[in-house]
Amino acid sequence: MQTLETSQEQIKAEKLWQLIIINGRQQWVFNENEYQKLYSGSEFEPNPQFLENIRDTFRFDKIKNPNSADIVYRKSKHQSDNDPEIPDWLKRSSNFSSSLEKKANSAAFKGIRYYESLQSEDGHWPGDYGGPLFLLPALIIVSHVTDKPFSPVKQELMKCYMLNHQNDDGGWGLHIEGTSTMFGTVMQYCALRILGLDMDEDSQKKARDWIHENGGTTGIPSWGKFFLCVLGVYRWEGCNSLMPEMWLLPKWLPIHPWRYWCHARMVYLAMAYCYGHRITTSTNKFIEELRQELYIDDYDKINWIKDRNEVCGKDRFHHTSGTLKWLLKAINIYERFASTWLRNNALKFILEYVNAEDEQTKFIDIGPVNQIINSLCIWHAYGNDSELFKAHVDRWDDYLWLAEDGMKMSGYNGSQLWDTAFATQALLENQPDLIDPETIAKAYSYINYSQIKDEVKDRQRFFRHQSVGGWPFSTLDHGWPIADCTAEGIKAVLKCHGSEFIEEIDDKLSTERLQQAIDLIISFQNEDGGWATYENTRSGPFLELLNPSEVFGKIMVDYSWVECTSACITALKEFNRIHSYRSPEIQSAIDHGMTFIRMNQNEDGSWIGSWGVCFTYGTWFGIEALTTNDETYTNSSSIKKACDFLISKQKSDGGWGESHLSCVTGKYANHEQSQVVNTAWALLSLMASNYPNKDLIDHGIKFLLKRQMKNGDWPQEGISGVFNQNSMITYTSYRNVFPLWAIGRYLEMYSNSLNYRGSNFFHVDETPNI
Ligand code: LAN
Repeated sequence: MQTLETSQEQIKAEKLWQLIIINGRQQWVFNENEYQKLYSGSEFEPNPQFLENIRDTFRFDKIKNPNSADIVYRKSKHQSDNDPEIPDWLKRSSNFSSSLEKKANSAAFKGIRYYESLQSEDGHWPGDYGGPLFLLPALIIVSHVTDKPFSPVKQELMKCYMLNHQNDDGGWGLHIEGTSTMFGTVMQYCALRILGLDMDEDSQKKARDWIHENGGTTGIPSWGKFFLCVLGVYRWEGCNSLMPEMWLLPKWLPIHPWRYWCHARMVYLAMAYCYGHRITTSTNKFIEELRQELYIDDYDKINWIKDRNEVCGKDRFHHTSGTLKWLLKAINIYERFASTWLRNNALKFILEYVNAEDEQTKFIDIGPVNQIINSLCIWHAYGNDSELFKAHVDRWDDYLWLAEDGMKMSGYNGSQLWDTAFATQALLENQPDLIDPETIAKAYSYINYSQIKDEVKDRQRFFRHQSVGGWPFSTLDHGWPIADCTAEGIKAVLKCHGSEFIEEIDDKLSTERLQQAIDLIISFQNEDGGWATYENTRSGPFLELLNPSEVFGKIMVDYSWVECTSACITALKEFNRIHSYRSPEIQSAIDHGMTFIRMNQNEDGSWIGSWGVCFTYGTWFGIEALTTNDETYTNSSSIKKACDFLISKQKSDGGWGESHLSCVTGKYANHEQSQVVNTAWALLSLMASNYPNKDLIDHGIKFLLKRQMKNGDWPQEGISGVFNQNSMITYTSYRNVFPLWAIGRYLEMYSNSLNYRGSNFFHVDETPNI
């Protein structure tokens, strides 16, 4: 039971951390001054009692819900758990006739006040972007190998995180909601041992049992094999060749890596450098011990070559194709005879490419995996004391996030721009008198600041698409533009320009910069009419035959996606409504995009989502795209089918609840409980379609109101983001932004008896027979 002392400790421990924010950059910093007042010592030489307190404070019950609620950050900004005072002017407001509308308006007021309190000074909304469990151990392994350990206080918090997410069976999943896998388990096992846990600790014993019962560490998937080689507890000959020479192949070849999806490209680039140099730590007693603990057989007797392709059944998601198996055999033979001259040239080019990526992203790199591996390459190439390596280490904190379950590694350096663009649009669909003008001014300023103004150096040499005019997912420093982030950026800006709040804003985005964004979006469109993530689709699905990752699907190609396509269509449409720039081309891009949307609708009316959970998310995007064409439930068979699909999934409490397993299996999987985020997506879709049966919408809205907490927040429920079909990722902001958006749309539509596009709304009894 939690004692009073513990909860006071909790407050103290949480106060010791401060989130420092500069232009979107987020770093949790230990407050030494505060610490000195309470204990003696420092982050690097902490008082043992303090470490004990950390363990008590960051105890987290994953059985209840493995998704933490971002309490550390949220409590630092919003202390009260109680109802805010509803002001008299709001109570007197006569805009709303029904009692549900009145309640919804108070909920919007509370929800907006609460969410506004979480905004940071620079205008964005910081939040937890954790979820995957393979990232933190990889960083800990690299920090160990490069001899750059984290401070003891951070190490303690990282231990808490990993221990909090251990499954009952002793293992760890690929992500916080996942069942145990060899990848998750071996990675955490090694990381916890590096951080000082003894092999006889309970957690370690249980984990070892899991590993041994499931065939031993030889079955860890290839990305795990890679990190274990670096740590010196697996042999490089147990890995398939990563063939650095691949980077010297002629560019026209259909399998040249420039055609890979940029995340796969940048990860395999850095991996090839480490493989080419066979980077590994020197053996010592600790490494010898680990080698004995991890395997069923004696380490020195393992047949490494045989185990190259061994993968534990619990990890396998993507089946290695016959083509890849054949190709790997060939390149493994090549490896024995590789020319030193060619190898050196390839490694030289790879290092230049790694340097270029570091420079272009200010050492943040495109994602967490290549940030970690690039750090290792740079350490190997230039040494521990080099400025380049220090610049890498300096960015490690940008990827670390502190929540009530401990210190975790984020899936990106944050989701700053994405969350701000959505929040701005959601707020502006609410009644203006509920919003503090400062909130919009600050959000606008963050969006304005984060648009990319300069082209990256050596763009073509390093296979980069144009950047100018685009918006990244996180920060300007990161700087990789993304099609749908650019689209959401444009929509947020246009919505601000069309609102009364623009009066308060001095520094406005010029028409020229909006045009640059539009140019970029047009350049991103694929031949199939759709839009991918960061680049045009550069190859066909056949390249997936070469996907070596075993645990991730659709990793090789940047395909067109319904989400990205819908976001681009709706942004182009909105721009075209207001501006005349490139109007005919924009219209034809929209028409072509619509074809993609229609072609990808499933028989049952849904669209599958690839970046959110899952059919509810995809269907929201599919519907939003079609409604820009003035299609509604009554005049469009696609929309009717899509709404009917959604309605068939509404639960008896009025809400919608979809499990992340939909993403893994490709089939709709029910969550046992309705989820506020799914409910909001479904409601937004139905309202955008002018769905005629208002009772069902009322029922959904009632569910959202019921789930709202006293202070205006909503509870953190199941995980709502996904990537590469099999790994889940947290979007903390979604539990606030989407319910607020849905409630705002509801009040706007029904209190004014207007339909979503502003014309008269049908009442149920007037609906034509459908
Ligand atoms: C993201 C985050 C943002 C996301 C959206 C913009 C929301 C989406 O609409 C398009 C895809 C994109 C850009 C996306 C792709 C995959 C990412 C980059 C991530 C989910 C964040 C982390 C993930 C990355 C691949 C994680 C590292 C793992 C590897 C397998 C390399």
